[in-house]
Amino acid sequence: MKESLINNKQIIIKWGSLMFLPRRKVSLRRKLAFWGILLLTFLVSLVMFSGWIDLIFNPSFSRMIGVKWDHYHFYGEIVKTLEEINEYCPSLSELFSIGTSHENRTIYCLRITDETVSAQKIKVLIVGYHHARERISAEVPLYFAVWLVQNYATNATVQQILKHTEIYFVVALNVDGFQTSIENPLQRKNSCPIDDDGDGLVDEDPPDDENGDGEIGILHYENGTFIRFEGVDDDGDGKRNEDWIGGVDLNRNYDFAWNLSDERHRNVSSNVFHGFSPFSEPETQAIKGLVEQVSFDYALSIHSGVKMVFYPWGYTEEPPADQETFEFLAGGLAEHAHAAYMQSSHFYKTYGDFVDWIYGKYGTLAFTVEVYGNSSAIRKVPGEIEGTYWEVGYFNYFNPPVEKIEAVCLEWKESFVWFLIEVMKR
Ligand SMILES: [Ca+2]
Ligand SMILES: [Ca+2]
Ligand SMILES: [Ca+2]
Ligand SMILES: [Ca+2]
Ligand SMILES: [Zn+2]
Repeated sequence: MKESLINNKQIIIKWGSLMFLPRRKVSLRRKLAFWGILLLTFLVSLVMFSGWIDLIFNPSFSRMIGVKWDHYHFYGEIVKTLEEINEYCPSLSELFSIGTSHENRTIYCLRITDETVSAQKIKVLIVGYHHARERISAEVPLYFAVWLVQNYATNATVQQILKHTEIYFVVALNVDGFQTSIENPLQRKNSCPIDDDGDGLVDEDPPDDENGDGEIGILHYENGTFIRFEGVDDDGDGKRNEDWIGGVDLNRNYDFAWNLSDERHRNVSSNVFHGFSPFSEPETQAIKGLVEQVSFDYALSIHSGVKMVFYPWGYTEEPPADQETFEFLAGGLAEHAHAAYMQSSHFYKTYGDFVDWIYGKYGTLAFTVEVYGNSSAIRKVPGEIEGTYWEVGYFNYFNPPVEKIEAVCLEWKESFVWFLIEVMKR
């Protein structure tokens, strides 16, 4: 112990004499050259390791991203967080518009990667919030994007991931849905104005929260037969709630097997109306534009309603050509978030959905990641008329209670990290 202390002291004295007690006079020119070289070395290393610029000049940048996970974020708050990431982490992120919604909101894409590494990288698309009522499906990708930039400086795994992958986040696609789903927690589709009942008026009679409990109840007879949705006859045509806001089911609007849809998908009032043509919607066009620009190797489409990972095909029971890879990656994604997984069509069939399209048209290995579901959130409340009941609780069917948002995001963060490390090996 003592010896090493002495040794250290001696070393310090030696260094001191080297630095402060020069044996001979150094000319000004030499001094300038010395400092010049030092400065040049510093600048060169700064350019070489400019991924660290954020850290050097702005060590607290991650704390400046002010997002908290104590509530469901409105779209304006999500955009603010994306802008903060873009502003405070310029060498890791790039924020750009990919389109504009029916109600004129900008749809953003945030690319996260180590921009100092110019080598060919694996390209991954993560798209959230196709469906308005699935609010957690925007929180999960937002959380993951924030987590990556906040942990880049100190986490070697994140550094490896961002060196070898480019992750494109479309945190929220159905950007008009935040407002419509607050007014109506059953809202699934986008806000494309459609005259559902052919009376010449558009979206004139959505359901209403008559009792002000924040829910839109569904009234049934005791035997389960549907009676009506909660709400008044806004336009006085004698029919209640016959023309909701919107819309098109964005996850049925992609141009793959779109035509195979059944009657339900062609009915404008249906919750899965697939649009009047494939890519009729500005939101799906925005994704199409992005996918035409960037050839993605992998894609994750985030949803909620059940806790499952699905892989193509959705339109047929036939297994996909890449079934083995799909099984492995879907299995791992699911396992790391304690979810189940299967081929999409084995759960139920879908036509014109995102993952079938991007896999079928571009060969991108794509997964529908359903991050949360709680069927026991649905409650029965006795109706005013005997023999009837209201069914309520849909918000918490699709979304965890506020205090569990972060836990759900954290669980899927683990899953995504596993996925990215795995695809880097392939
Ligand atoms: Ca109408
Ligand atoms: Ca209500
Ligand atoms: Ca009406
Ligand atoms: Ca109404
Ligand atoms: Zn969904």
